[in-house]
Amino acid sequence: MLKLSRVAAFVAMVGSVVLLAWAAPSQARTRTYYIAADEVIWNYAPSGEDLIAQRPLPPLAPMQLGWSYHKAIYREYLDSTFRKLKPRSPEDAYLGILGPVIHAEVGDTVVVVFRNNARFPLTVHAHGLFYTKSSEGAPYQDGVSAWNKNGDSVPQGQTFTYTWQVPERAGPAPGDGSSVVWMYHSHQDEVGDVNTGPIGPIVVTAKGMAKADGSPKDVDREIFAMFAQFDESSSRYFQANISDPRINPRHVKPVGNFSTTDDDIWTINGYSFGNMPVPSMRVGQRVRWYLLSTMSDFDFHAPHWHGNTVVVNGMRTDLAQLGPMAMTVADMIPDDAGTWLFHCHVNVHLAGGMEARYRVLP
Ligand SMILES: [Cu+2]
Repeated sequence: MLKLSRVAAFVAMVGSVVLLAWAAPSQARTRTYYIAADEVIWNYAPSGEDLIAQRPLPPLAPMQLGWSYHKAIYREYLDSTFRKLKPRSPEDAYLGILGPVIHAEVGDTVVVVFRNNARFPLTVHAHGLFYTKSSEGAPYQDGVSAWNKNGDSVPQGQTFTYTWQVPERAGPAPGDGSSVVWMYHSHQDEVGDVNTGPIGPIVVTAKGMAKADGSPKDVDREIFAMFAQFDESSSRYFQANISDPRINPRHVKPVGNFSTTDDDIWTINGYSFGNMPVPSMRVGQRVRWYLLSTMSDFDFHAPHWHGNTVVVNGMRTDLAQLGPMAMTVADMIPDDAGTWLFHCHVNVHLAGGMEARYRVLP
């Protein structure tokens, strides 16, 4: 009898191990990112040229200060000391002004240890993921206690840890592919913050479909492209930019009601006129483009790929449609090698330099 029960226990144990291995092909993880908002001088056209047309940049608009501005951007560090930046690989250089890509699989937990090195309060607010009030990163009258508001306004030099869950509803729906894209951005003073620069992408991959780094198994190359009208007259550095002769060498003065359309820069990943480093891919690769946009006065965009087609929402096209704060997936299997134009099809945006290139290698 004793022997039998031992055998039964052994069988049960083996059975449960086998069951566990079968039921949990990928283990839920906690993915921790160390992200600071750092002050930089950002150059929208570092070559000083229009690289699409191979000519000098167009003359500055009357109220445009220049091509470089004080901005705050999210950057990834190796650990909580925030001493060493995590290097960005050359093939990711095109990400430009975007913060680090946060990857997660359904079932995971994302922890963002955020340090604010900017001179005014900022936050990290995530779209799509599950957060409690203490990790929302957006101050407004929501009736919660002061303790729950610490993450809603992180002062200069302070650190705050945000914790976001990644439930099923943060991942792909039945009509999606194996991953979806969200954004995270500062929401302390939302309009000012987004025009100031701290914004980045989040990819959530379906359960069981993620590689170890969280990216989808059935995709060979992920590309991120954020179409943004940066309205520098709404930036939180507006006064700092006006009064800095390095930024404002012509001593442009705000006159009358310096309206929100006076100093706009039209960008993809923070670059104008083809200055975005050219991302590359190969013929036949499964390339997933994640398209984002921001929220100025007219952030409606029509990204158009020359040379290759994509599938958006199950339909074939070579032109996507983005409204403000859009988060859209476009899948491409390039078959046409070459260096191709990738630009916004809204005329005033195209004329303003919202154009880049991508390269398909044979
Ligand atoms: Cu556009």
